[in-house]
Amino acid sequence: MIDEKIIELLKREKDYISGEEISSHFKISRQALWKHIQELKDLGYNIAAVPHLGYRLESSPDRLFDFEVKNGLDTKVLGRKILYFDSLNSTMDMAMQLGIKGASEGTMILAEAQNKGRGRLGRIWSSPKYKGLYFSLILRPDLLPAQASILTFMAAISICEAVKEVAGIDAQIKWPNDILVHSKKLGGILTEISAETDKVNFVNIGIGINVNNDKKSLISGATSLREQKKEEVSRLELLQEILRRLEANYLLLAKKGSSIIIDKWRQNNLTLGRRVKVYCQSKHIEGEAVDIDKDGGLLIRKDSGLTQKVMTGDVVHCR
Ligand code: BT5
Repeated sequence: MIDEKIIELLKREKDYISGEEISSHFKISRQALWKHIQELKDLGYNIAAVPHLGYRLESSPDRLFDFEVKNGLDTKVLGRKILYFDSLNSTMDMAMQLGIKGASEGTMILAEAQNKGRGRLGRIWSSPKYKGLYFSLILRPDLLPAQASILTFMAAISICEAVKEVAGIDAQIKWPNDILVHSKKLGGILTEISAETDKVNFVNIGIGINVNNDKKSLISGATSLREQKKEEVSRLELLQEILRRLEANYLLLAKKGSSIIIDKWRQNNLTLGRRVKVYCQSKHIEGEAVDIDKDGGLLIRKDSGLTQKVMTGDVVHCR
């Protein structure tokens, strides 16, 4: 706790601040302060110590420590409680355990790497250390189970908005959960739900985004913000902006209903108006993707003229 406060103080101060001033501020001895400074250095903070001048923060490590994420974050619910891990099997597994135990809305589980990161249907999500964002948020929305997929759409638009704001890149959404840039996959969303017949207990939104991956840490068909922008992007800033946008869109959904989210989604999507094949289990449906309905189902006009709705599947854009 004191470590975080020392970092906050050094960040605020910008210039040297004497050891005496810091120790009296926190009511600790000079020796105790020295120990805290060593701990911070071990975490990767580069802190200069100069006799007669004191300490100055030269640089911070590229890490998503919970206190760094909270610093300057003005959200009221999302990310107010953060569980941070250097490595985890999957943030979704932990979110499920915590959700069952009654974790509060907005709790975020965040990992620097995942050993068993997953996509839909047990597919893998490649999660190399310190390269991307891998996190899950626990939500307790007032929705019926059948309406919960709107939250995937809400997450997708929030990611696109944040990527544009922080990296200046136009990302687009492929129904239902892919974030693409120039037809390559930048990120994905996994929504898992715990519900009874007519009541949602909680919904976990898992988000994975490739941020600073170089070519060799990307699987084929994937891209990263760094690859697109030709420079590194701050994972911390991007994460904070995603949380802000998510909270704003979540409030909008609660206040105005799904139609406003669907409208925003339409503006950012790549799927509508295209000829598509949607693979679902062992079948596929082919036709023109004409629209999505208020629950997020994709409406496909088949060559027979009949329109069919699909709620899940993998879309291949034919043209
Ligand atoms: C997804 O599934 O796109 C959802 C991904 C969600 C990942 C997050 S990370 C935090 C949280 N914790 C987890 O364990 N998961 C969530 P799906 O539509 O099924 O896509 C999976 C497919 O995307 C794989 O079969 C690969 O082809 C591809 N893929 C895997 N890793 C990728 C990556 N890092 N970038 C781009 N594509 C990837």
